[in-house]
Amino acid sequence: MTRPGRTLAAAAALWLALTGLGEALLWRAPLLPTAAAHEARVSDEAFRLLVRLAVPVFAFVVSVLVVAVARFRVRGRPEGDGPPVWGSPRVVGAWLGITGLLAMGIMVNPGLVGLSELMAGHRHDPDVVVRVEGSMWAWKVSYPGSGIEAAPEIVLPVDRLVRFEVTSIDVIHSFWVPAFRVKIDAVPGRVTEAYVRPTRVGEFETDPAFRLQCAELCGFGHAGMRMPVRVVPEEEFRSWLAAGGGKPPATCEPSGTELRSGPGAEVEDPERGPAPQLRAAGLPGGRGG
Ligand SMILES: [Cu+2]
Repeated sequence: MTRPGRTLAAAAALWLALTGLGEALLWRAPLLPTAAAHEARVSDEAFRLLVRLAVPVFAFVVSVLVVAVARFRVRGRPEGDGPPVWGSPRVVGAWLGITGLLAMGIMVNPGLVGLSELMAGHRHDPDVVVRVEGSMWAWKVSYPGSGIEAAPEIVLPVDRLVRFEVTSIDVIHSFWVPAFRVKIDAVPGRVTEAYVRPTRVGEFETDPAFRLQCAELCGFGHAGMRMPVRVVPEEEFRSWLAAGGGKPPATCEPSGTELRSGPGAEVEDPERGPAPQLRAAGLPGGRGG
């Protein structure tokens, strides 16, 4: 093999080895916190795909760098600049072509495809609406139509579509639940919306990813601006609603009738009509998925 051939072979071998090592390390590596929503699955799949695609590109750059330093460095005391390198149009063209195609590919998927999946919730009526108001430095959470005006935690039914209506009364905050991978700004004077379909039961006490956390630096108390999130089976959610946002009574057998007679059950939002949590409670088993 000629000397340039050996150099290329060394770079290729190193590239394959580093790529294999990187992909193996990524395989099932616990990079991300608990994923407890459909939206989290979409985000995580996109993240993992991007990292997997980035590994061979990064490994290629490192391999060429290592081989170039090992093979072409000046031995002894350098006496001047090395010969000019004019490059190769074929190599440059191939590099631009491959990385350009990769970039355009990921713009389509997971870019546009993932975005469309994340926005899918906006095309459906939610089963539950939760209003979230940020202020320095606390969250106020209410369930319109249920009489719950300042819940001590966010409780959600599993496998139901939830719409968060988010706002702020002072500065810009950001609504973020790590387990859902959903983040939306809380802007004074505006209501922003985020849709989540929780897919897994869980709570903050056993998993800190189940929390509402401010994600926009908003002052001294920013880091402590959080609230527990609890995802429960639908029956437990109804009991919680019926109990006015407290822990459900042990003897309570939840039913739509009880829920309708709960505190504030007759209150309706003049703009949106009856709150969806009440509509859901009126149907045995709630709305279909
Ligand atoms: Cu903040």
